[in-house]
Amino acid sequence: MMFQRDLESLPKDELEALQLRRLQDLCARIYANVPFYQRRFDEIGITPKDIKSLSDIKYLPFTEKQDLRNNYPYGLFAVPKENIVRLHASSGTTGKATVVGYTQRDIDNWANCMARSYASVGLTQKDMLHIAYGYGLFTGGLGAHYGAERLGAVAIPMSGGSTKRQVQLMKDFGATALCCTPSYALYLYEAAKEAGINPLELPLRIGVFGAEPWTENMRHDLEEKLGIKAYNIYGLSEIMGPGVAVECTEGCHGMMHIQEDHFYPEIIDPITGEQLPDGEEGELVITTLTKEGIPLLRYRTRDITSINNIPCACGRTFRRITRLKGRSDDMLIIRGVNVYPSQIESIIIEAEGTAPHYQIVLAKEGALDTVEILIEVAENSFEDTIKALQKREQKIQKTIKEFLGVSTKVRLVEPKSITRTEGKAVHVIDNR
Ligand code: DLL
Repeated sequence: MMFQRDLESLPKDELEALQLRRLQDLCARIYANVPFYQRRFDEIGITPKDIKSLSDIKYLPFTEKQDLRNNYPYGLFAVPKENIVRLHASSGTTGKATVVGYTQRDIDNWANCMARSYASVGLTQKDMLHIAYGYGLFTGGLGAHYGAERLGAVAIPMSGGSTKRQVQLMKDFGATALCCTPSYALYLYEAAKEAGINPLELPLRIGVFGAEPWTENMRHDLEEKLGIKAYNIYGLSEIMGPGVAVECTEGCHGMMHIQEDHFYPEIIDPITGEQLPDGEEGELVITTLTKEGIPLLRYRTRDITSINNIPCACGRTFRRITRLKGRSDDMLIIRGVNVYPSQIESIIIEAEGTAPHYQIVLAKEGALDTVEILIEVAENSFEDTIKALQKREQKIQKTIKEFLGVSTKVRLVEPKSITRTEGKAVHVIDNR
């Protein structure tokens, strides 16, 4: 079922005409209202009127997270503050937060994008959504919430925390869908088992998971443990929040339709900034076509993916991005080899007798990087002898070396010894 059929299945030429009109309007708006953009346009000698086709976008300047920080808090807003009805902010681990302001229309478009996302993974107004993304400045909770209401489903605003109580209420209320990070879904599963609740006996049928990278293996694991279909949803606070892209019931391999009437995607070479054709992997750059509060031109997401333009059986004409491996700034360079934590995760989840809880600890011994990977053993395989454990450690080490080309030290640790998080998981500790 499509939530906005006329828009989600626009023929390509009509979609592109709409995107061009909106891009031209966006350029005019930011040139007139945001001094930062006016300066950028003037510096390169372009005026909004010079944008004659969608491909002209490549001449326009990028926006980076640092630009939001430099203009903290409201410097990039394009409307007077009295037109803003909501603020969100992303904390970021370093530096100042980035602040995002929404007009009423922005909130409305966001609710529509989220309602579309739910419909795209098979949810309807008959569903009850247990929303365990954090409510607050983080966009996850409120984004998921407004979308559920817009769909006409029931929104259960749990937020994070009180994990034990959450599983009890999930059972009592009869939630049919779970919205949270994939790592928190795992935590909820463990809490359910501890409380003597069998997740397979709950009416839960669909998971809408995102906000952090996860793998195909993790999907299978969650689907099996919770007895659900698990879907991937993508978004980022600077652009809107959750609902920028989402999988559909016909899709495969984590490919997500981008809501192209609101967000114009490009893939660029992260080093040269050159646009890359569909199909090639690079950094995702997004232009907000309709946003009023803080419209962003060619925002560099740092997320690495590619755009797939093969028509999808679901009937949506929006192109899809492939599953995100991680952010370019999450990429680890270990003794000269580039590795994403999610690649290590894939191997860990496939290994026998391990739980999908792990931590990658990086350190330096002299000039050399060392990597220790702590992995929890699965509950049922904990009685193994030391020798058997060592053998399993070596086997995982060997697989990592074989597939990723880095030598690591794998240590199997007791079940539940790695700290659980309610939001995004912390998989990497870099002590270098
Ligand atoms: O994480 C918004 C969100 C909330 C998305 C709930 C999905 C569900 P930020 O905190 O600003 O916003 O973080 C955005 O998280 O640039 C990606 O690196 C990462 N990310 C988000 N979704 C996915 C996903 C929210 N499905 C950053 N797969 C993004 C991989 C994801 N990474």
